[in-house]
Parts: sequence; structure tokens; C-alpha cells
Amino acid sequence: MFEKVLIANRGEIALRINRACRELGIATVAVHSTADADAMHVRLADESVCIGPPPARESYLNIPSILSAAIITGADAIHPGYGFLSENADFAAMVEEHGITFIGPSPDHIRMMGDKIAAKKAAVGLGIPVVPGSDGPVSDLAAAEQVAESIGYPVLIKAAGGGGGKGMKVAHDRAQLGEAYRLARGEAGANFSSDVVYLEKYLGHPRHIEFQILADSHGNVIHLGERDCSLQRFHQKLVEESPSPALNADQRAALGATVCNGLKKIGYRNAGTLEFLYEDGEFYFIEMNTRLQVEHPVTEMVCGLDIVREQIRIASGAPISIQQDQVRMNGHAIECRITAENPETFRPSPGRITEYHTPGGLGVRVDSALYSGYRIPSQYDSMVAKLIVHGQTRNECLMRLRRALDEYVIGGIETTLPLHRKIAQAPQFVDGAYDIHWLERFVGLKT
Ligand code: MV4
Repeated sequence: MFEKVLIANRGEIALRINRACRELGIATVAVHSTADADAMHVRLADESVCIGPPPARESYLNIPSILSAAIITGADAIHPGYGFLSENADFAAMVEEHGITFIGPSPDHIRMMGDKIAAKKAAVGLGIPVVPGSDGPVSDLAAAEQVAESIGYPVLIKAAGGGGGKGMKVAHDRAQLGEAYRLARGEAGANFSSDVVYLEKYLGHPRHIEFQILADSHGNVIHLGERDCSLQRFHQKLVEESPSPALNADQRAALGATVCNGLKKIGYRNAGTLEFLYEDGEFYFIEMNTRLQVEHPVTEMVCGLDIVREQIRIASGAPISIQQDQVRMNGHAIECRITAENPETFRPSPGRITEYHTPGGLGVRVDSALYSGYRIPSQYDSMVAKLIVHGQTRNECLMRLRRALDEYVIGGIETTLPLHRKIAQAPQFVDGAYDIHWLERFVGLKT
């Protein structure tokens, strides 16, 4: 096992990783920008190193600074968390070249899944169902027209280097295709390193359901069920839950087995998430995330397994702690992402926390780096806390969520707590009858 792990991140996820390290008896190194000198992740780590000025480019994305910090502190592994350098294949390779273990997949697997066309091709080869579309890049409008005619409209043009929705354009008929194709290529080129695009059948009312997997270096691959992440606004997830209200145990077991067999074939290692669209009873793979995800706690609450602990153990060469037949999905969990934003306009609201009280009690978990007196810097992501609630049934979970949201006090800044209280009461959320478009309409209605 490692003796010292450097945590290349900040905020709640740096605390989360610090906790897992402590419980494994591993010493920790925090890195921080000058804006984060007073941050909780710095206070709780055994050691800390300042890696640069406030802009992430110069600190949390500064590879030479982070590698230097690992070398001078004698860290034997680096956990990247999510965001920042977590899906940077070159960073993962450089870490390994310096004799330090990257707690995550191999650089080759990160690179492959970062290319959405390559990821889809791999999925097809592994028997994982994908959205009908082009076999590869669509290099001109004539090719786009040909694919669109064969799969039928509406179609969606996506950037190969994308993800998160940037550069996506819908065409409902042939007349819209030219404009959509040009716009998608332009946005792809402007936002990503390449203007390569591909084409898919557009699904009008899907849910976003993702499978959590763990794979070790001994050939074991298990899945921990799914998360339903359909409650999003402009590609920002607000609420996630596990299990999905839309799936039954047979569907879960069938797709779970397919993805595990597939990842075993390619020798995937560490944690990963396969994203699917789910519409009218069918699953369609769209992307794979080769990192720990923000919403991993809902899976942990239901499965009773510490995913970060497993990541660290796997990276050190140990097998996964449990086998597939020991995975028990118990009860229901819901996570609310609380951001420092106005709950109606979503304008960022950084500033000082004047009052802070967290909810507690059975089945309530708060993952946050906030404390009373903390000043939220304006340079980084606006997510300041995750409230995760577990119950034996979805209804118990919902009742507990409402009371936990009522207990939570974050004073001095605006947060999305009031919006979460409304969502937790909304009949369509309570019924579980929502798709990826429901929340945007609900927020627009301002009920
Ligand atoms: C789609 C889709 C409909 N049809 N693909 C958006 C982000 C990117 N990762 C995939 N996305 C979508 N791909 C086809 N063929 C609709 C979306 C989509 C979406 C997906 C998941 C969660 C929220 C979303 C919000 C808008 C659009």
C-alpha cells in the first residue's frame, strides 16, 4: 500500500479523498493555489504545497508544479479527483514516468474514451448497445446527408472531442442539416482541439442513466448498479439518485453484465462510468468517464462500498474488496448538488459564509469543504456542498431529503438550497416520472 498520496484537487472532493487515505493509514499531501491557502482541504491534509496563483491554469492544471510537489514531498501516488487533470492522459503518463502511481485508468484508456468516436467504436465491438449513427467521423455535408437519410431524422451532430453537450446541433430535417453541420464543426473546432464531428439519431425524451464500474489488475470487473442523472440544467447535474426509478433488477443485471464483460476484454483498470441514454425501454451508450464522479456517493450509500478506497487499493495492486455476487443494492439514495448561485437566475454568488449548520441524523451525509467564516473564491466551480440522503425505500429517502434540506443553513451567500426544496416537493420528481428535459421546464416555470 502507498505511504503518501498527493491529492491534485480542491474543495469537497479533496476532503473526500483525504478521508479515504486516512482510513487506509496513508499520509496525505494537499496542493493549493494562493486563493485556497485557508481552504479546508489544506487544513485537513498532513502536508500542503502552494502550486501557483488563483487561475486554475496556473495552479490546479499546472502539471510541472504538481509533479514537483509530489517529488519534493515524496508522494508515491497521485489522486486527481474529478475535473482538472483527472481525464488528461498526458498527465497520467507523466505521473507514471516519474515513478509515481496515477490513481486511475491507464493513459491509453483515458485517451481512447476521451475520443467519443473511438469510445463508441469500442462499445460496438464489445456488444454494448449504442445510438444508431455514423460509424466514424462525418467529414463533409454529403456524408452527413447520407447517414441522416439512412437512420432517419431528427439527427444530432456531435464533436468527437466533446462531451458535456458543447458543439451539439440537432437537425429535424434535411433543410436544417447544412446549417447544423457547419455550426457543430465550427463550435467543435473553437472549443476542442479538433473539428471532427459524428452523427447520431436524436433521442427526444431520454433519461440519463450511468453504470458505475470497478476493475482491478487481476481481471476482476464489477458494477455497482446505476445512477439516474436526468435532473440537469444546461448540462449541469443538480440531483442524482440510485437506483433509477425507471429500471428493474433484470435490466440492471443484464446491462451490468454486458459492460463488465466488455471492460474485462479491454483490460480496463480502476473506476469508470458508462453513460447511457434510456428511452422507451432501450439503452444507448453515449460516453465513458474514466474518473471518479461527483455523484459517486449515491452509489456508495446504496452499495455500502467506499469507491475512493477501492480506487486506491486497486492502484496499489490489490484486488477489489468484493465480488459481483456480494454487491447488495440496499435501499435508495439521492444527492443534491448545492451551488453558490442565485436559485432563480443561477448567477454565481461567491463570498463569506457567515452562518453554517449542517443537517444530520440517520442516513444523512454532507460532503462539503465549507465552514463558518470561509470565503468562497470566485475562480472555481460554484458547487459548495453535496447533500446525500439514504433511506430503505425511495419514499423514505424523499421524506428524509426534505427534512435534511430544511435543517441545512448556509448564511452569507445565495445558494440553490431553496430550489432543491422545491424540486424535492415536485410531483413529477416524487413520481420519478422525469426525463433530461423536465428540470429545465420546471425551473423555467418557477413554481
Ligand atoms: C444525446 C441526446 C439525444 N440524442 N444524443 C448531452 C451531453 C452529451 N454528453 C450527450 N448529450 C446528449 N446526447 C442523442 N443521440 C441528448 C443529450 C442531452 C443530454 C444527455 C444527458 C444528460 C443531459 C442532456 C441534456 C441535453 C441533451
